[in-house]
Amino acid sequence: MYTQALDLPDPQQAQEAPASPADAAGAQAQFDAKIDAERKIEPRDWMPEAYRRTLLRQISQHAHSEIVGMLPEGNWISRAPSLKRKAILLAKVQDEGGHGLYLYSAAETLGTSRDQMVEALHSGKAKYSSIFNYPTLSWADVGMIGWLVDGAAIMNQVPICRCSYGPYARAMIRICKEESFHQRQGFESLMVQMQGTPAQRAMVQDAANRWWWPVLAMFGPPDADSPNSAQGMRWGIKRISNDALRQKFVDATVPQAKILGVTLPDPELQWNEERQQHDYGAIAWDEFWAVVNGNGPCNKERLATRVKAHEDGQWVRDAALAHARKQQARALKEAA
Ligand code: FAQ
Repeated sequence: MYTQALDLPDPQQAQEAPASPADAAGAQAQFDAKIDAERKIEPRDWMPEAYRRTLLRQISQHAHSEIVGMLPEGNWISRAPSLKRKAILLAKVQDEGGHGLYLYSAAETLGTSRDQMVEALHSGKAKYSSIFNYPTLSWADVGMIGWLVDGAAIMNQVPICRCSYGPYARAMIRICKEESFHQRQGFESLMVQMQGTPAQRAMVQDAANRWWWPVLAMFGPPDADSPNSAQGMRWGIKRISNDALRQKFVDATVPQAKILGVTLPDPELQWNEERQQHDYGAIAWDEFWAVVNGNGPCNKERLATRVKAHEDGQWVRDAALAHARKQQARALKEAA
C-alpha cells in the first residue's frame, strides 16, 4: 500500500468548519499564509472549498489519464517485436496503472471515494487527457508515446512535485522518476528503428507526423483561454503556465528530433534568436476541443474498453471483499 501519508481524513480529527465569520476569516488567513510561505497543505488542514474542488478535479483527471493512458500502448503488448521490448512495454504500462492508483489515493484524501471518481469517468462526466484518444497504428507509435507523450508529461509534472497540496506533490515525485525511464525507453526504441530499414524510418516519421500536434495541444489551452490557470497559480497548484510549458517542451524536443533524424511536421518551426526560443505554427484548437468533448478518433472505444475491464473485474472485487469480511469475522471470533 502506498504509505506517504495518503490516508483519508479521519472525521473525528478533521478540522471543524469555522464556527463564525471571524473564525472563517482567521482560517482563510492561516491558509493564505501557508501558501505564501510555501508550506504544504495536508488533508486534515482547513482549506477553502474551491481549493479542495480544484485539486480534486485536477488530480482525478490526472488519475483517469494514467489509467486510460494504459490502453493505446497496451494494445501492442501482444505484438511487441522482441522479448526485450515486450518486457519493457509491460513494465511501462504497469507503471502507468500504478500512477493512476497513487493519484486516486491522493484524490481520496480530499473526501471523494475512488468508486465515485471511477463512476464519473465511466459515465463520461470526468475528463482525461486528450492525447489518449489517438490511435496507435504502428509499433513506432509506442516509441513515439514514450518519447513525446511521456516527455510532455514530465515537463508538465516536474513542477507539480512542488504543488502546495502535500499528497499530490509527494505522489508526483515518484511518478516523475518513472516517467523519465518511460521517455528514455521510447527515445531509445525510436533510435533503433531509425537505424533500420527505409521502411522503418518512414514508419517513425509517419508516427511523428501524427503525434506532434496532439502532443503540443496536450499542455492545455493557451493561457488566455485557460479559465483555471490564474487561481491555480495563486494556490501553488500550478507553477508554470500551459504556454510556458509548451514552449519549454518544444525547445527541449527540437534537438532530440535532430539526433533521431526525424522531421517535426511544422514548416514554421524555427529558432528565434531574439526570444532565444523556437517559434512554432498554430495549433488546431478546434480539434483539441472536439477531442476533449468526446469526439476524438478513439474516445468511444477507450471508454467502452475501460467500462468492460471494470465490469469484467467485478468478481475480483467481490472475492477480495468476501475474503476481508471472512478475516474480520475470524479476528473478532479470536478476540472474543
Ligand atoms: N485533455 O484551465 P485549463 C500522462 C481541460 S498523464 C483534456 O488550462 P488546468 C502520463 C481542463 O481540464 C497526462 N482536457 O485547466 C502517461 C479544463 O477543463 P475543466 C495528464 C484538458 O487544469 C504518459 C479545461 O480544459 N496529465 O501523460 C486538457 O488549469 C504515457 C481548461 O483548461 C495531467 O493531468 C487535455 N490535454 O490545466 C500515461 C497533469 N488540457 O476541468 C500513459 C496534471 C486542459 O475546467 C502513457 N494536470 N484540459 O472542465 C494539469 O497539469 C492541468 O490540469 C492541465 C490543464 C495542464 C492538464
